[in-house]
Amino acid sequence: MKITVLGCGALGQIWLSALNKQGHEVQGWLRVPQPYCSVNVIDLEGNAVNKTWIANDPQFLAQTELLLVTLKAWQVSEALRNLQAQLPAACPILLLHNGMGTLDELKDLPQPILQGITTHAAKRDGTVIIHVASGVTHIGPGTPESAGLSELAEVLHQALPDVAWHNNMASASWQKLAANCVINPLTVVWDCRNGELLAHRDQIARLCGEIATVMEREGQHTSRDSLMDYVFAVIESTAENTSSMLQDIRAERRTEIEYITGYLLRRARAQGITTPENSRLYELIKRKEQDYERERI
Ligand code: KPL
Repeated sequence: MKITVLGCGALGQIWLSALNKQGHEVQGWLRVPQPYCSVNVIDLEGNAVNKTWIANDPQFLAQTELLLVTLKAWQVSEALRNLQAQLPAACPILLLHNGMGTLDELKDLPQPILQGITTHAAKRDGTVIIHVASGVTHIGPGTPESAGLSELAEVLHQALPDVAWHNNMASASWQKLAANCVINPLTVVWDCRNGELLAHRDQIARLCGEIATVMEREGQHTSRDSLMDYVFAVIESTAENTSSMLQDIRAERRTEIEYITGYLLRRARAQGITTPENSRLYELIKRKEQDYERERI
C-alpha cells in the first residue's frame, strides 16, 4: 500500500520503519515542509534502523491509500484541513493520539476517519528513537463511513503487532482518556515518573470517582473502583515512563490537556456534573502553559 505518515515524531518514525519493512511504500509528512524525512530508530530487538524517505510529496499524497496521523491532538485539525483537498476522498485517515475531541472538529472532512489508541512506548534519546515496549493498537471507526474498514487492522498488524479492530471504540477511548486524565496531570503535580503515583491512592480515587460519574452519563458501564483497577494497571505497566504531559511541560511545549481533562470537563459541563478535583488539575496545567507562553512574548 501507499501510506503517508503525518507527524514524524517517535511514534511516526516507528510506524514508518515498521510499514516499510513490511513492503509498503511510505512517505513522511512534516508540518514544516521538507523533501526528506530521516528515521533513526532502535527497534524492539535492539537493531538500529537508519533510513531516509521522501517527505511532503504532493504526488505521493494524491495516490495515498492510508494516512496515518501521529501528531499531538491539538495539531490534528489544522494539519488535516491543510491536506484534505490533496488527499483522495476515499483515503482512510487513522488518528493515533492521546485524548478525545478531534472527531468533533473533523465532522465535515470527506475522507473516512478511523480512531486509534496505542500502548506502544517509545522514547527519544538525543536524535535516536528507542522503541522501549511493545503494545497493542486498538483501532475502529471514528465516522460511520469507516465502519467497513476492518481489513486495515490486519494490514497494520502484519507491520507492528498487535492491532485489534473494534466496531465501537467508545469504551476503549474512554478508558484510555480516564488513564490520561489521572496519570498525565498528576505526574506534573508530583514531577515524577508514572510509577511513583502508586503513593497517591486517595487523590487517584477522587479523580476516578468524578471520571466514572461522567462516563456513566455518557453511556459507559463503569465505576470508580473498576476505573481505579484500570488506572493502577496502566501505572504499573508504564512505571518507568515519564508521561507525555510531563515531557511537554519540562520542554515548555503546549500539552494535550485540552483534549484530555479539557474534554472530560466539557462533557461534565454538558451533563451538569461538577468535577472539582479534575478542574483543579486542568487549571494548574493551563497556568503552567500560560506562564511559559507569557515569558516568550
Ligand atoms: O499515554 C500516556 C502518556 O504518557 O501520554 C501514559 C499511558 C500515561 C503512559 O505514559
